[in-house]
Amino acid sequence: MTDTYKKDRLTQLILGKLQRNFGRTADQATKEQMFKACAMVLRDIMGSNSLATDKMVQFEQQRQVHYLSMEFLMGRSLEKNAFNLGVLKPLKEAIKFLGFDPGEIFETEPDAGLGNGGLGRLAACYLEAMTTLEIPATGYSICYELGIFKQKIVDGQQVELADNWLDLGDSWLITKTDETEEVKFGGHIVDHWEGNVNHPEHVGYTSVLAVPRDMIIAGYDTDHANTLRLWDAKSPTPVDMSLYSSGEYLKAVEQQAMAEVIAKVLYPDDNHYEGKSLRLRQQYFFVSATVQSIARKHRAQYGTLKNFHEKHVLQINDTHPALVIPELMRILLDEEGYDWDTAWEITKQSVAYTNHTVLAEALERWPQELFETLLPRIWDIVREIARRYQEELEGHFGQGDSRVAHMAIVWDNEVRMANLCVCACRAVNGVSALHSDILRHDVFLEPCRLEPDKFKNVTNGIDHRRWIGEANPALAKLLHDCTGGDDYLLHADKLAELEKFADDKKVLERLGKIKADNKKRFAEFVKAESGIVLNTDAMFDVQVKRLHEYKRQLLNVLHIVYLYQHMKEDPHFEFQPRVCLFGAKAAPGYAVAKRIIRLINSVADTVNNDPACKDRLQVVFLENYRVSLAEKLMPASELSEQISLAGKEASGTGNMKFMMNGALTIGTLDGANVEMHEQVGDDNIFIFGLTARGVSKLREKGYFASDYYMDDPDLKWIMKRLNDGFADGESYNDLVRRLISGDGCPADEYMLLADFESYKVAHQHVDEAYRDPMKWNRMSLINIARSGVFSADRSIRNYADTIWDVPYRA
Ligand code: 26W
Repeated sequence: MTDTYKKDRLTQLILGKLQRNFGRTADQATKEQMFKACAMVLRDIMGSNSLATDKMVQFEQQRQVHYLSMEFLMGRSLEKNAFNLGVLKPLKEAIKFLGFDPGEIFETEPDAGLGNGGLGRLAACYLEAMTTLEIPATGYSICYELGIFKQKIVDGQQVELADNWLDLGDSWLITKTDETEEVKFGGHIVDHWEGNVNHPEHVGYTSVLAVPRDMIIAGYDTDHANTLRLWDAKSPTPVDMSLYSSGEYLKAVEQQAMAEVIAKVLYPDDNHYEGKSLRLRQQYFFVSATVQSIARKHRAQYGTLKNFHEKHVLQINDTHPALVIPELMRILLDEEGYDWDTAWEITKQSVAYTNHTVLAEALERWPQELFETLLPRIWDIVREIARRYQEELEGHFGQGDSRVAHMAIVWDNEVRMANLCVCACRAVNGVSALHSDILRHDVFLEPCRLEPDKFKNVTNGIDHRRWIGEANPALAKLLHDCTGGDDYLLHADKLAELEKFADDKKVLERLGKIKADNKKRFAEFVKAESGIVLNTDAMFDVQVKRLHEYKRQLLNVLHIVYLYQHMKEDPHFEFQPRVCLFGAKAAPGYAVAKRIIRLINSVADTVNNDPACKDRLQVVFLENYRVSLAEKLMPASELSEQISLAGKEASGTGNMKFMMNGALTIGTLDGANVEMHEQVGDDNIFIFGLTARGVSKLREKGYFASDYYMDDPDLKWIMKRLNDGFADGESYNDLVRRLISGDGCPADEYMLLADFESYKVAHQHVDEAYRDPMKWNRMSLINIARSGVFSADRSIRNYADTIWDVPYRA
């Protein structure tokens, strides 16, 4: 690849694109046109790889993976694709030669923000890894016109702006109108009996067309290419001007709007379910189009769907795409005419489910009435699946047993999507060892007793080529030098080679210098964006992730207020100068989360303007945290805050990005932190707080937040300060009440006060370590060297071996 596309060739190709598409020469072109021209050139290269891959997969009749997800948080693609295709260097040279700054061209690209947080970014990392491992795989989602909102901070508060990413972002998409599918909503079912066999007919429905907009995914060091298929929603009835006066015109316009609203916007709720009709329509829309499209291609190749399960596995990313189960059944029953048992066997062997959260408020439970009205045939099928399952459970546990009620798919006029998945899927997996244990021993205890082999663990992983190779070139160079080349990019376990240099002063110094340079670069970026000048001599202490009470950004704030108070009181109070960085979007309807953002900004305002804090303490809320910002921030971070209440964070993946970039973790034994701790040992991580078991025990015993408050003068002080407010005069007594008295719900649901003391002590240990740069750098090096298991390649190999049963590149 690298040899075919040298600077001169790329230059010619880019010039050709500029001329043919925009009628411009290089010196007439805008940055946007330059970006688009580059994207088109790479798209052409990937396009021919993609055609060749498809042909091969078909010829060899390989088994394919279909990854269904409501979210793919892809971020930017130009630099990433160039990196994976091995043409990053010549592309930069070509851009420079044409009179542009490559960095500026990369910055022109909008993030494809088709996701909220962890679940969506994981899907993106996995697509890359599946491609690099040469697994025939396709991702499916919705081509949202508006991705995750852009966050502005106005007077300390979050304001949401629309994210119109498609203007430039569509450079990567190929619209395949000829592969359009029809999706049917509403209407009703008329049964036609032929002896014992029913031929249900769907009548009076409304159609929506699903049009594929394909994004090609490049793998690293391979010609294999996969596809992310994003379905766009279109109305089948064109608006006919001749109907204008008849009243039909408005109807047609209305119908068009109804259809197209499906792909309008990504729901910005993370870990919080709301039974919205439009969301259910989105789910069925993309799932139905997906299964129809897979089935159509399968039929064309094999002439039957009897061997469907041998050739396909459908991975469902949380319960959001769970309607694939009844939709596949519908096709097998109604379109192929198979009997129930045949259809059920094929379906069961084809689908697998990953759970990503144990939070009760995230569980999808659709109101039966909505479900029935919107999807009458799917409802019939789900009801029959539920009836048979319940019969089986009653046979096992006895009628009226509470376990039957607990596991039922349809209950209390609700359709429970997680139970549907557990019943129908060939495998159910959690995303870290701890999380999978909680699924086995708590959330899915009963079904796990019935079918223990079904329940598996696949610990999450990240695309280390993006998060080190592309995001942190200086570290990549060090790794190249210390591990004997770039092999680690394909085999992340080679990172372990770095550990040989754990006591090599030169290497440790170089690592320190890399971090210092990355901090400076990040500070320059922040200054240019916001005017804020970061103190690059201080420790960069970072918490970036969606804002949620269980993630406990508030615990971090309480500790900052504690440091601030002590510093003011006692000029000799010793602690390492810190820049506390936050980045977090709050779901627009999540009032408490928005209050916490405001609090962070109030504290920041006070601290940053207090001369007593100069060069010692700085607090910064980074606006609009997103993939492209994370790529700049991770390499510059020194302390990674992973402080969720144990048992609540399914895995976390930010934690892994920090670790690979040499940040040290202060964290609870939650999610994948547990496995990070196992890798690096007590000496190379700062663990604090209750364990998951400790949390359960404390809850059983009865948790009284006010006891902690009464016993701790520091906590009293901090709460008083929150009550009184900061420089802007805003009181946060609402948050204080939530912690101490409950304010209508259990006080301090996420046990911040119980963990405060040990968090404080852990921070003191952080300070001690940071005081000795060589010690710190050594710890950092060990973290990097032992982070290889958190590569998405390892995760995908686990999926391939234990769930999908597909081969991959050695
Ligand atoms: C129905 C509303 C809704 C929306 C999104 C419910 C649940 C979700 C996601 C499952 C939430 C999510 O992103 N979970 C995160 O998944 C990551 C990838 O596995 C994990 O690393 C995080 O710990 C988990 O919070």
